[in-house]
Amino acid sequence: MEVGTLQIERISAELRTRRIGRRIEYLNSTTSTNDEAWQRIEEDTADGLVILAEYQTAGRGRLGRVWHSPRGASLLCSVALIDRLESRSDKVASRSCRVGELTGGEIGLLAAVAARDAIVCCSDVIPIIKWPNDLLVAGRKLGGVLIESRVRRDSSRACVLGIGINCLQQTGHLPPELADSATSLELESDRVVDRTALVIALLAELDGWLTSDQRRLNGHIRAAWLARCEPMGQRIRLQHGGRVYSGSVVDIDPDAALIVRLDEGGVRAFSAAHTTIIRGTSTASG
Ligand code: BT5
Repeated sequence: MEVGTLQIERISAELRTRRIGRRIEYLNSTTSTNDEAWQRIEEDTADGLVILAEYQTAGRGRLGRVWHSPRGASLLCSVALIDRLESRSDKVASRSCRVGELTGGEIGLLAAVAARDAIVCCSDVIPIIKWPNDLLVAGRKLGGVLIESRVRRDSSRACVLGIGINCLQQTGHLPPELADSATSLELESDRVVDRTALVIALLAELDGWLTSDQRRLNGHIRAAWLARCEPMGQRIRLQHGGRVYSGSVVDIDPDAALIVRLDEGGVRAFSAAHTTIIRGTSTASG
């Protein structure tokens, strides 16, 4: 088992990225790495900024949920992305969550793919992605992705991509309510967990996606996500707009909404930002 803190000098020395991690900040403790990224978002060098922390006092998931991370045990990472399109049509500019050619949904998909591939590279664990962006091992949650977006003072769009991966947690390190639903690399992998190597692999994977020609990326992101996700067709119950729906999963749409054939009839898309999967169905989590 790895002991000690992240080796930031090693990350700087070994990282060969073009966009992600040109600037890296490492904190012993913070409220949330996403908060730290938002505090720096107006700075000229914010695009590609990476915040890493050993501990979060108010780590968050989607829809105001809590993200738990005992000190020094997790990979806690946020990446700031600034819309770098030189000219955008009004239609594109008016979209609520978009950076460059990518929507927030697509950025979430690529973040989950990048995190999954980095884990495969650094361990003997092969997580499955569960919609929208959970990383599961044998049905237990190993990590998650949180995408937030806002408009900067100069009207450019900004997005903060937050990734949490459980690395060194032993049984008992997570709150009792997560004892049956969460896991860590330490619990799942026979290999020594090297968080520093995992950070380097994650930033390299993200950089690979985010420095590609984004106009040609869209179909590739969705295909990569589908190749790594739970099989389609599973039964699901979900909560959306104060209602519970049940049905079977058909697909995801280009913006990462889950497409479900409803038991009540019809096929409907559910956005990740407003939908919660209800635990207790065969594959639910979160
Ligand atoms: C997520 O939300 O899975 C996104 C988590 C993103 C966390 C990162 S850490 C770095 C950055 N800074 C932040 O403040 N956040 C990001 P969601 O799909 O809403 O899942 C949240 C749910 O997962 C909770 O309600 C719990 O049920 C469960 N959970 C919380 N902590 C967990 C953990 N460490 N491991 C597994 N499950 C956890």
